[in-house]
Amino acid sequence: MRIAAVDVIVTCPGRNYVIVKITTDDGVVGWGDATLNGREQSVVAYLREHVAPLLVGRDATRISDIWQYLYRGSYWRRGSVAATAIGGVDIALWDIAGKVAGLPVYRLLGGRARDGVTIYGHASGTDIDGAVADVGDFLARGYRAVRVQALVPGLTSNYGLRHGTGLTYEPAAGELPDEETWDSAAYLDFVPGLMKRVREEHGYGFHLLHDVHHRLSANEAAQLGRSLEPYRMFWMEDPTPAEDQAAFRLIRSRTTTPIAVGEIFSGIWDCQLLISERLIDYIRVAVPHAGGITHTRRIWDLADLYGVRTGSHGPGDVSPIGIAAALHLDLVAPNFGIQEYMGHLDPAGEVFRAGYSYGEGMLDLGDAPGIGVEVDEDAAARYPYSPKYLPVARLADGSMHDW
Ligand code: GCO
Ligand code: MG
Repeated sequence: MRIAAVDVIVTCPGRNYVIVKITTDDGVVGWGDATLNGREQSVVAYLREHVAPLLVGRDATRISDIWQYLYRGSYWRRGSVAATAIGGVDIALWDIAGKVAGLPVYRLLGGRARDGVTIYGHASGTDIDGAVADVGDFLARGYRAVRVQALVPGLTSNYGLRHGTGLTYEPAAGELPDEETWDSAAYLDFVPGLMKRVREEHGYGFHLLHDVHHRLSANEAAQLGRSLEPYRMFWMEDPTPAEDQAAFRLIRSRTTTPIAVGEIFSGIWDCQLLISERLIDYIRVAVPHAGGITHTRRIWDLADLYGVRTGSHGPGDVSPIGIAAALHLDLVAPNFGIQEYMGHLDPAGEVFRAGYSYGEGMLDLGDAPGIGVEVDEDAAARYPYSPKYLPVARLADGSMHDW
């Protein structure tokens, strides 16, 4: 079974998605997700110019070899653009493998290790009362794990605030990045009070999560972790920029609040020290951004050796194909922890026919062969690419900060 064509579709049903379509010589079609928020067209060019021409004529069943061929074969290895391009191809090839076998991918990976995948939802508010009420809404819908973010007093906007009534939080907007102002001291003063109120109102019978979004120094992150210890967090996410893996030694040595990291990682080497020194509790790479199913599985296996659990990145900028790819791994992994899920904006449902379903705080996949998400190409064509950027953050004096 040879690869006959590799096509790339860019579509914007509410937000931009990059879809990889691989067709075999006997007509089987596999779908992959290669969306990289705000840098979509760089992955498109990488795929169209440097990947598609190399794949036509290759054996579509040699998924592992194709991964190595694209990774080692580029010489210029690493980086999010290349990893996402390879990830999109890898997911599409697993989709083909499942369709040919007539089995869902999780059956090819070893079969179910659990009945369903526990997810966390995203509560938020423009003040503490609003955020506390929103947590209550998620719990009423059956969620057993909720992330909570709120507007820091004195700031006009910050990461993680949902707008409108849906579940989805969508920060990418506009032809130029929005500029937000950030203040770490105000944030550190505010967050413990937020978590205190959430626990006072809703108790300790659910998992409580929070995303710091790379904004603190290692010492500030240690302070935050300590101040949150009474509220028994499930995790604090991305407490400090993770390029400096060794910085987590400092955080780890000073707080018992669990730590989750990984959404901007592109491979196993980005988390080697974090995992092997047990500096984190959860590794939360995004399957499409970390080289697809083939490579994410290696990261998770490494993590399992060191007692680190998984927590797949699942924002709206991972398409339903990427979410489903994560769910296949989630169902199988011995060290599964939790799955992020925030749904997708309308009208993404017209483009992606996803086979996973929600029930009581969990997602589950059906028996559809392959990844289990089909793409309506006519619908995709109705929503052409439209440039959208993530915001940037500056301090009060105008200095750039991490967003
Ligand atoms: C999360 C993330 C996202 C990112 C987004 C950027 O934990 O879900 O931090 O919301 O900001 O994926 O594209
Ligand atoms: Mg995050």
